[in-house]
Amino acid sequence: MAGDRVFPPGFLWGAATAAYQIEGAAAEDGRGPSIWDTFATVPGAVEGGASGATACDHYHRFREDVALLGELGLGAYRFSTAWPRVMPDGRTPNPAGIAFYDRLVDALLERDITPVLTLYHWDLPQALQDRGGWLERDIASWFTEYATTVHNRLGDRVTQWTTLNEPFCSAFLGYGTGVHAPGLRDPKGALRAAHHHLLAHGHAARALRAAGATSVSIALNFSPALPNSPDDHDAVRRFDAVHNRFFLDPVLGRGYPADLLDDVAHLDGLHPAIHDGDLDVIAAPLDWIGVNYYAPTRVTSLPDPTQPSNCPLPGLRGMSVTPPREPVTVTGWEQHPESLTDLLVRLGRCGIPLVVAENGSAFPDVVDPDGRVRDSDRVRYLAEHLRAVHAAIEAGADVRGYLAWSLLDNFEWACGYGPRFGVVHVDFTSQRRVVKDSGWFLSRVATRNAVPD
Ligand code: IFM
Repeated sequence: MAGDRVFPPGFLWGAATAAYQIEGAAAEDGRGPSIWDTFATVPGAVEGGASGATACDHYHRFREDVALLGELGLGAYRFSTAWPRVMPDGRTPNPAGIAFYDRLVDALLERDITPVLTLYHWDLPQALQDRGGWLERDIASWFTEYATTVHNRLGDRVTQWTTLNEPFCSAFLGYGTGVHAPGLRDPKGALRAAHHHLLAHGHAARALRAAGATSVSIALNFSPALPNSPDDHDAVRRFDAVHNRFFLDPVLGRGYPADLLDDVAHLDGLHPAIHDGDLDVIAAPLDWIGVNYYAPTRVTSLPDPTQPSNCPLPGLRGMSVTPPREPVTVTGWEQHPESLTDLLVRLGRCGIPLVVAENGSAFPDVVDPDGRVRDSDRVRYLAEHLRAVHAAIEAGADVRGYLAWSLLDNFEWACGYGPRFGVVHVDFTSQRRVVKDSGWFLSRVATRNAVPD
């Protein structure tokens, strides 16, 4: 139609979730505790003392949720498998736990919905944390065993495999700032943990490929740095190195950026963790990169270059994160769709297909008396960001799909159940689902493969 921006044929439309954020059933069918179950018991760690023990009760309601995806006409569903459900102690397979994903995958395929499976979305088995978690180099082989176990069971039906979701958050928020599980505050450890995430990714990606997987990816969260003034170019470089290039460059086979190695040398965590051959392992061939994008980050240079920054890697020097500019979402994230276009165009130059694996926004939604959720802010965010994706494609970026975060309102980690990211509203008392206006908007876009001007 006139005024529509049409996406390439075959563009993948879908929505995303993660196991701990939606499944609940934390102690059912032999599931073991994860680091998030433990972390949620720490006083003050999670807003309102919440946990994912019940969450959206998706474990019992997955058929209803898959039916919603079908009703919305979405062709893909990105979800994660819970390592502690598949292997309660981290090493020993639990047939009853794996069987859940068997049922989920079959339910998706019955409706012609492509499963896009992420193996790790932050819910490490507590038993492995007790052995050091991501600080321990052996985690690369533990993760590979787990990846192989899941592939052995689902590889006949799942074609899209993603190893890790946002290793930046898992390593730096979990082991650096301590705002995520396991809640450690150690910059040196965070760097070591980050390297071990990448190593685990590389080994698992190779094992998946050897087992016959034909589409292997990793989902990285990117936040383009925006300078507060023209003098802030070094702050932009520093933030970009630690937030974006840290993970991207090694998986693309470029190794760690030289400037990053300099910037973090004083923390003495990264260099000692790297063994001969690691970077070759990490550079395992990939079929696409999952791009998780929400907002840019405003940065400024610090007058004293030895002053530590407030960036998510504590101890990084020479730059400071500054407040976002309006408009922001309820999580305080700046709405700046141009940054998504720029990011995709930049990543597109790497010569590897891209999928927007997460993009979304939290607003204070309410169910109106007539039963409708008029989330006009989210509709606008979605429309603007979809136009931004389209603009990147027009500019030459090879973007193959868009997976909205999230299908459902869910457990937003340390923020508990406050921020609602879903295109489907969830009443956490009754577990009633209501498709928001944004859900119907996404549905129209997906069905017509076009976003209105
Ligand atoms: O909810 C998270 C998700 O688990 C990872 N990416 C960002 C989302 C919103 O914070």
